[in-house]
Amino acid sequence: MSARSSWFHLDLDAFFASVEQKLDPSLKGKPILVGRVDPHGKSVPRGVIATASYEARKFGCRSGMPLFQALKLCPNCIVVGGHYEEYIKASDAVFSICARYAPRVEQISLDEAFLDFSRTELIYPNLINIANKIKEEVKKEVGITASIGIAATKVVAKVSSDFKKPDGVTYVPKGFEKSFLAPLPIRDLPGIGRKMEEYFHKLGVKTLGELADVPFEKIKAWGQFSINLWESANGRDNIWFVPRIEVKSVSHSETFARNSNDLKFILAMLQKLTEKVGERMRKGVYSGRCVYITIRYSDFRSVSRQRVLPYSTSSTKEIYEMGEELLKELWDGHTPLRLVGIGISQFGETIQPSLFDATRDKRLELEKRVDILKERFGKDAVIPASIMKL
Ligand code: DCP
Ligand code: CA
Repeated sequence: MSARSSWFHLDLDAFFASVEQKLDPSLKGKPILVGRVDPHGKSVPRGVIATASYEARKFGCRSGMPLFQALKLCPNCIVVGGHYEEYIKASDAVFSICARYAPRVEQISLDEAFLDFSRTELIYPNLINIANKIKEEVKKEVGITASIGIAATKVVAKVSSDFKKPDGVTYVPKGFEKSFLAPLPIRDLPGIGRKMEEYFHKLGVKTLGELADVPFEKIKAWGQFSINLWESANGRDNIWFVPRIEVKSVSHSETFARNSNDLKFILAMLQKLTEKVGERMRKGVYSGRCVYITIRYSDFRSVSRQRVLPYSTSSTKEIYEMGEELLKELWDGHTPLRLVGIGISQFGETIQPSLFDATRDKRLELEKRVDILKERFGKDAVIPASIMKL
């Protein structure tokens, strides 16, 4: 039997609006607009709407539309403020349901993930059944609906999850990727925005089928980005959806503006660098065991030290604690330093389920949530008190 490459793309329907309707059942079945929320959960009074329920979409209301415009289209729409904490809770609950079935979950935003079902044909002979099961459990346990696309490539899975929205499952059998995409407008392909669409329209390319049929020689002249899109249109996975290149370690270092032998300052710097390391680890769903630090003295002499943890981790706190221990062993405590660096290597497959304690699980969850907040609201959205001064 040949190994089957299979991806699900799961996307929650009118995500913020569905959570609001679940929290307040009197909003169910009604056209609602969800206002923007700031990282503290306060609603932002002006500006654009975060999303609209499907009932409001019938009137033309869309995510990112100015509120006044949405209200013009649908004066009876109910405007609700957002509850960010609730979205995070719902998102976590959905992706832990996914993890019951999928060997690997690549979450790409609060409401979207790729689930890797490759080489699972023996346990899951029928993937449509699994998709329906996941959807049912999401509905029952979280109270919202999801749409799922299933295909041999990530690109086609992503496009197909939009195909029968809301609450749909679309399966594109292997070998039908190109014919599935062919009639769709080029804008449906991830990566094609308004500018790219105009560019292709000028060249007479309106559908993905037309894009796929452009001779490769011609596409080459349009540059690498067009080649990627062309490969997608031809049913192949392209570079930005292909799993990452193999990463063996993640590290960050920084040269101080002024040499320092102030332990507090050096540790705060180490903490700041570890935040970056941890964030990259969790984003890549990496997990490593060997923590190492480097220090450079004012005379440019560099020394490093490493230690292997008993378990693999992606936690900022755990990496930092080991880093601090190593730093205190390595540094004499008085010679001024000009640089400090921290990294982690010896990666395992994925983050291992915790065998230790529930607090560790909770902390890892919290760190992941902070990553999502930072992604959404900027890297300064959440800063540990210890590095505020920096
Ligand atoms: N979002 C936002 N601002 C935007 C777009 C989206 O705050 N400009 C938020 C609100 C959405 C959530 O992100 O609920 C997910 O975005 P999607 O684009 O997936 O939109 P929806 O989930 O709302 O709708 P769909 O059913 O089309 O996926
Ligand atoms: Ca969505």
